[in-house]
Amino acid sequence: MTQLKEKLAEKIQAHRARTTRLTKEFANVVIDKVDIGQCIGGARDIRSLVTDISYLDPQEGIRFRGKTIPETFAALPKAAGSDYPTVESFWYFLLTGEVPTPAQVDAVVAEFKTRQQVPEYVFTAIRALPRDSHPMVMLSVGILALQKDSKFAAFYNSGKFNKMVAWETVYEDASDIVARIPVIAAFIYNLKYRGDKQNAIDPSLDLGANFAHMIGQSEQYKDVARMYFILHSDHESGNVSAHTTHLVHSALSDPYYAYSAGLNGLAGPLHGLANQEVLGWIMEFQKKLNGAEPTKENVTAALWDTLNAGQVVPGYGHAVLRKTDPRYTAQREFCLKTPGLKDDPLFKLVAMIFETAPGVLTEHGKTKNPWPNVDAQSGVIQWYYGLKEWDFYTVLFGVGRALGCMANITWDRGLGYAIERPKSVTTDMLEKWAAEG
Ligand code: FAM
Repeated sequence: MTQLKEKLAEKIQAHRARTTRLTKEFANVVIDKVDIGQCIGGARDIRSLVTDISYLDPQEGIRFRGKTIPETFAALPKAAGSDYPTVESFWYFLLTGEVPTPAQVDAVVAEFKTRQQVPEYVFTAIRALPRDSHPMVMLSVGILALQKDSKFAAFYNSGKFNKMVAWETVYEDASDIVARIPVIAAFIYNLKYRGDKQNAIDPSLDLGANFAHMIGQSEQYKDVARMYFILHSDHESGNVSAHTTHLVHSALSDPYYAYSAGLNGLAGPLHGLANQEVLGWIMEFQKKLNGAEPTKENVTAALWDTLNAGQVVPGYGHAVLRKTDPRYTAQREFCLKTPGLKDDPLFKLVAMIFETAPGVLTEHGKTKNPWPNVDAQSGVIQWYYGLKEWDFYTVLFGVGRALGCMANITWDRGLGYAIERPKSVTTDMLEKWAAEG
């Protein structure tokens, strides 16, 4: 057993008593109530999921294992020669809640090396798709194609399935997915946009750096990849990709089925696809500007055009957050401290939208949160580094989101969470309750 798996076994074992006590002794304690608005309105805010991996405060934004984004970046051991932690150190942290030592990080980096080879049939399956398929389709197919080697499914079918240790095989699949998904993503990028010029894995590099290398990116992009994957990893459990992954796995579908489904949810324009939509929106707007500088006036006019056409302003608003997303802020700070990027015309335009959109959205009066979310900023960084194919941006999100989703379902199995099965009601019932007040 690896050090990480041993540590996780200890943590899960210790945690089980807490969950058992809550379900045995306090199952009837009420922690929320549900109204008709929530029932019709996407179950917004109903407390009905448990996770210790991350928590989203509406005002403060995300905390990973109790730490804010700046605290997380500050606490974790950094990649060699970099200000940013490796994705591997973050994976250790998400799974265990402990900041790893540099030696523990090295062990995870080494472990991922043994896991990251992707079988050729996965690439064959992706190649068989029409080349103009969306890269999210390719990613979802790639993950699903790996399912035949699921260790969890094999354990389930072995006749020796045992709930107490089932998490160990979820951990194996989850780790394989996290180690392999950047390799599959790089393959898709190269297939679609680099004339199928594939770069082999560089076994000397950590996960983020190797992704940069595999898509033919610069030295500087290694930090972009590390930062991006960490920032997009987790946003507690109710968002579409995390919730879908949890829901599908709750039926004891293995992590491949579960994450392929999660990715399909991430591909929605109200969720992960918003970063692609942001770049599309910005490019349209730049075209209209025809070389002119963005100003408060012309940005305001463009925002109203979008709203008056009945469309949402992509990258703004959030189901839970009520302030600027700290993932937006972390990326904005990256831009401000990167020479060249802070003076980039696209960054200036995004900064102008940031100055303008909250006021316009407030005046429009619909959205509960007029502030930017993670997607409002991320595309600009990718664009600056030459990754201009914006239909690929959600794939990057999907690589990062694998960390959170896989850590979560490993714990789901460790704690033996039940199959998810909320209750539905009919409109007649709602009308009856409405009449009764
Ligand atoms: N532009 C225009 N209208 C917006 C809006 C925006 N950015 N955000 C919300 N609204 C509207 C929303 O469509 C709804 O209108 P209707 O009553 O006509 O249906 C109204 O404001 C109330 O919505 P809400 O309660 O404030 O937000 P929801 O919880 O229903 O939805 C989002 C949350 C994120 C789906 C929504 O804000 C949105 O569509 N934003 C733009 C797309 C986006 O950036 N998504 C990415 C979210 C991100 F964090 C992620 O998942 N990656």
